[in-house]
Amino acid sequence: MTRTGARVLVDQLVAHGVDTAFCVPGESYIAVLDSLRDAPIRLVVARHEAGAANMAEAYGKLTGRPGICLVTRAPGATHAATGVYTAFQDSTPLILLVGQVPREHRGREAFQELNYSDAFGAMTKLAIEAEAPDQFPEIAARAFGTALSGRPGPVVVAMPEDVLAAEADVEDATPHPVARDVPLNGDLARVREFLSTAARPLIVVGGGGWSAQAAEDVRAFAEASVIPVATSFRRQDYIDNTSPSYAGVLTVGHDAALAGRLRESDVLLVIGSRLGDIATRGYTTLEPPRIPQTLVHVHADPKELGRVYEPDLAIVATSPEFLAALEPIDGPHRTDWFASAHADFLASLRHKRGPGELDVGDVMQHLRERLPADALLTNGAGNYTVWCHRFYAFRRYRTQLAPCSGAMGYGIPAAIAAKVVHPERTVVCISGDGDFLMSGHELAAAVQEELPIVVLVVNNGMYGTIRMHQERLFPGRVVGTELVNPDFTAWARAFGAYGEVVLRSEDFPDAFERALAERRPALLELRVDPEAITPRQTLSEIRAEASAQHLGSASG
Ligand SMILES: Cc1ncc(C[n+]2csc(CCOP(=O)(O)OP(=O)(O)O)c2C)c(N)n1
Ligand SMILES: [Mg+2]
Repeated sequence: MTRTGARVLVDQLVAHGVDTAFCVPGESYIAVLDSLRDAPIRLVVARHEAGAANMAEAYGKLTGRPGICLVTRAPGATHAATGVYTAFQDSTPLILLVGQVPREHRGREAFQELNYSDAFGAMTKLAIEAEAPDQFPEIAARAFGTALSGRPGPVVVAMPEDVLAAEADVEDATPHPVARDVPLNGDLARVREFLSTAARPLIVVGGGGWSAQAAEDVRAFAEASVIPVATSFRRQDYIDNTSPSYAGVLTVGHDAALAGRLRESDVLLVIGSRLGDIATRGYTTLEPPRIPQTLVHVHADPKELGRVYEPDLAIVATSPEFLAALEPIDGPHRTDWFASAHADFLASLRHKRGPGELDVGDVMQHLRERLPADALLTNGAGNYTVWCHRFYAFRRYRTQLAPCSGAMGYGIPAAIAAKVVHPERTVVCISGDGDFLMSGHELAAAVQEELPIVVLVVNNGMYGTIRMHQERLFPGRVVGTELVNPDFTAWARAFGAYGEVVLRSEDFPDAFERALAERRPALLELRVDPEAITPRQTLSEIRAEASAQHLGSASG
């Protein structure tokens, strides 16, 4: 039986188990839309392609299956690029299906023509274009396999318009399991050898391709072997934070005690993480290429091993497979090191109240105590995230959806995807005032899809992160960072969402209950003092400190 290329493609999505796709429609792939109409796939319509791609990225993070995003030719694709980049940096499986001009017009710079392998080559694992309708089964199998295998990541599939319309008689692909990299027994024995004699071992977890079982396995291994575990930036949910082995997160501006612990460790077992820029405070806590401690580095991509730090033992393995194979060892001689690591984490959860009537630390403390273990927290980028990451305790795998890429505008699309996947769970997005306006319009998608997410907008009237850097480097010289904001709650109401302003910490708990009780998308605008720029230092303190240094260096 013959089918159009569009139908063949959609049938492959169904065959690969796709249940949800995120899109902004375009006439360039209208035949695919038509085929989706009859498919058992929920289509979530975003208002901007960055939103659609970020939703698909969050879906990929949450489920471990490729998020599917459909966008129109060039402008749709370039809008979606931010989500693709986040999938790349965050190692998330994602497939971007993008329209393309008919084959016979290619190379003429036809209307909205773009060479996708050129444009996306540096931020995807594969960018491929269909040449004939009967290729879709093979292309889809390759796209799913590539997105999921090794270090997961994004794939772009371009769909020339005439290929979608043409007919073919072709069989559907049968999805096959993805090959996993398993550690060698000899290497596992050496890991155990290193760890059994270590006095101050530390495990650092991160990267993509994890699972709830892997999170459970690392907790069980670390507790039984008396080894503390630190998580990497925005991978805080890779171990139950209430585990006595949890030592905290190597986030932006992380605790000095944790940085000290990373430096003082004698054996470092890095699982899945690239031991990157943020975890090492710009490669200063640990200076590449050779570090004093014994480094065991486990990663699914052999190209990441030895790329920055020279490991004593390099193991190519996916994190779940590595952890499933790792047997615990005895470690009673390091009980003090172990206990003090978790004690440091518990101490770092206590915040000092900052300036202003509403303190984001108070809000996070309330959420920590109020939310069930399976609630999902999402965020984008900005200084407000420092409070989110420092003062919350994640208990279940994939309760944190946050961009390791540091892309603003991620939180709301991610919250939408989270609520699509887990309608029964509480989903809270925390956003900054700058961050919110990069994707706040996706509240329309949340209202349309009837997804009762709660959005907290931390409003300090500025692009706070950049202002902080300004005060550090050019004290007092404010430029390009002040924001005149709209009335956020009126904006929320205009979309059909609930909106309320919160001015004081003590008013937050009741406002949060009202937001939850609405059972529709809700926004709480948290007005904070712009002085409260970090949990540790105010804006004025940063400015004064920088001015003194500048004066000092001018006179000295
Ligand atoms: C897409 C994108 N554009 C710009 C930046 C640079 N940037 C990082 S944080 C930030 C300001 C965020 O402001 P806001 O959301 O209000 O949070 P605040 O820092 O004030 O808490 C900017 C502009 C970025 N990380 N991502
Ligand atoms: Mg701000």
